Amino acid sequence: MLLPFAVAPIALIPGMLLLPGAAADDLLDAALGVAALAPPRRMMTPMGKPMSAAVTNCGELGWVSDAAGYRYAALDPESGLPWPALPENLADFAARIAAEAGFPGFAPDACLVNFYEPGTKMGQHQDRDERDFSQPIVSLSFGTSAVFRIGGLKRRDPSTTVTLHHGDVVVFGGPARRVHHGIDRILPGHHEQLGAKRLNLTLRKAG
Ligand code: MD6
Ligand code: FE
Repeated sequence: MLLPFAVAPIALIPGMLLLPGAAADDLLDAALGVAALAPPRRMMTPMGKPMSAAVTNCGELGWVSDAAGYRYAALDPESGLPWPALPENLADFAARIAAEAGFPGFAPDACLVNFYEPGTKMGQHQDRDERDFSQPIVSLSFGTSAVFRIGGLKRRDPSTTVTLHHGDVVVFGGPARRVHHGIDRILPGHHEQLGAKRLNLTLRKAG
């Protein structure tokens, strides 16, 4: 596995670091193992529409959405079983990257796994269902590239975009922890394991 910061980190905005290509393929393999145990599915938004991306989770807590709202839950609502365990290589990698980025002691207990098919997106949102916003989020992208939109703390603040590629890692913390962000679109491409899909993992301390 590549060492964290083997490539120079890029500050996208204060508190948001991009580490190009920092995530090696053993982390993708771990994510695919999770998806084999708890298949990705399109959850319903509280507004009653299916989400564009298909999602699954691993770790003690999983992010879920349904008519009752967004929250973290210990059980997969589809199977009634606990989410698959958070693979050790993912937890260790996220903790190491977070420490390098200035967040020592990051101990993720939740990992949201998003699958994007061509034509899907993720609307602008804030991640605010976690308990402690002093804890960062570590995001890993695999497969086809995506246009990631980064806004500000207010919904109408100006935004910029950056393209995230296979292996890219983004750390979201401090002043960036609650900025609006989303995925505008998935770019055409092919990956030997993922085909035309993109996979994004976000490791969090939710509880
Ligand atoms: C994605 N990412 O890249 C969506 N959230 O597919 C996120 O929504 C996200 O990358 C919080 C922190 C980092 C992220
Ligand atoms: Fe998010």
